Amino acid sequence: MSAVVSDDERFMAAAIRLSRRNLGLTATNPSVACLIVRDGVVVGSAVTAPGGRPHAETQALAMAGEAARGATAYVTLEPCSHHGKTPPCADALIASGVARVVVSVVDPDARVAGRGLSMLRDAGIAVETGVLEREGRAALAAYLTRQTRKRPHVTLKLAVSSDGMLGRLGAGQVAITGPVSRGQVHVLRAETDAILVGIGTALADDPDLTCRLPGLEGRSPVRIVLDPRVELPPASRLARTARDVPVIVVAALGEEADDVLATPPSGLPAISPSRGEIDGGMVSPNSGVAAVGNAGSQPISPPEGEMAGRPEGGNPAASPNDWRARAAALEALGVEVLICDPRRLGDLLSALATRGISSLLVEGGARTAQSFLDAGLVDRIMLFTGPDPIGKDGVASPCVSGQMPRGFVLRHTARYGADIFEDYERDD
Ligand code: AOF
Ligand code: ZN
Repeated sequence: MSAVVSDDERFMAAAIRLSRRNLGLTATNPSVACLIVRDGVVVGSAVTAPGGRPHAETQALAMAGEAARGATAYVTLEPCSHHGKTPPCADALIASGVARVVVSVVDPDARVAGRGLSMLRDAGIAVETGVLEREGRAALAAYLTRQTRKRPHVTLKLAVSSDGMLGRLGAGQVAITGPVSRGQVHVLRAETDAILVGIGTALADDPDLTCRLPGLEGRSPVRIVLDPRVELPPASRLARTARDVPVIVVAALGEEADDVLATPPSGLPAISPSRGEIDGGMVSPNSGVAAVGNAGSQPISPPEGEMAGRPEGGNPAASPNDWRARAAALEALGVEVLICDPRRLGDLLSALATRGISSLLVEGGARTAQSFLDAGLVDRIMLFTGPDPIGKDGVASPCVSGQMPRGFVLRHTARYGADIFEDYERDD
């Protein structure tokens, strides 16, 4: 199937593609792209710089120079109108002499919110908005969710066997999907501010949760473990690499945590790969944050077999009263221990948004996935279905192809090797 698209859509599509380049690098700013087009030729193009500044428009205009006069600017987000750390992009566009500005998404930031468009119109520039808005919104989803819902945009990633299982009880990591899907997941990690798993998954899989694609190793997200009893072993890969890529252990150590601590410890070894953890959820933005260490460096991904035994041996869930010692041992390795109420995932997400995290990838396991779904805190589900069954002792996925929670619509499918990929988005 093919479709005739207008020049505006064609250039905006290119701008949206470009804007994805710095996703995960510009927090708390959005990654915006701008193209300056004169007589059908791109004379300037830029994306928001890592760290969030300079903004896209000023860089693209600098590249275009005098050629910007009379040109059209394509911007994925409304140009800013406020004096922040840099002067307003709307002023820069006016000064450049562009004749027309085409925008995909209007900026919800209260300092902008339509004022950027008015400034341009008042200066006699032709302005059009809403071009490829759905695609623009998808690329800006993290920023828009944090602005409007005051929490990160949450993507749930599930790798499901052909019989709907996430893994096998007690089997550690089980390969369900192939290398192409795994590469896609690593791209996703590179684009995302933080990645989250439950302690069951951390114990069973001893995951790195880093991005290990060649050239993108520096783009790993902050790693978060829901760990009510502080069971993450100091010998785990996560703890040992905390000085290279930050790790936050979300622990239920406050007064609200009595219930959690009163329940039996998760026991070791934990249940299965990315599945069946004992955690619930976590939270409490104001209840306290422990210090983070720094300095030192350890390999992110030690070769298989380098660790002496499974990580479960390192930080056993002895007595709940030992949590202070366990927390201190992790902190000494550079892990941050964040104290939260495990029953209030929404509070955890607000706390993460407050510290600048706009996108969160939930990677497991079954119980963590279920608790995010139950709380209505999932915006997107990326479902990878492998070709083989797990069979006996399988841990069921909370959702499988064709049986998604209400409110999710299928936006896109793809075939990655022998796997089927489905991309679902919450429709509200
Ligand atoms: C643009 N172009 O490339 C980006 C914009 O803290 P500041 O001063 O950098 O402002 C942050 C706000 O700027 C952010 O909330 C959003 O409204 C806008 N981001 N605007 O014109 C850009 N990244
Ligand atoms: Zn700007």
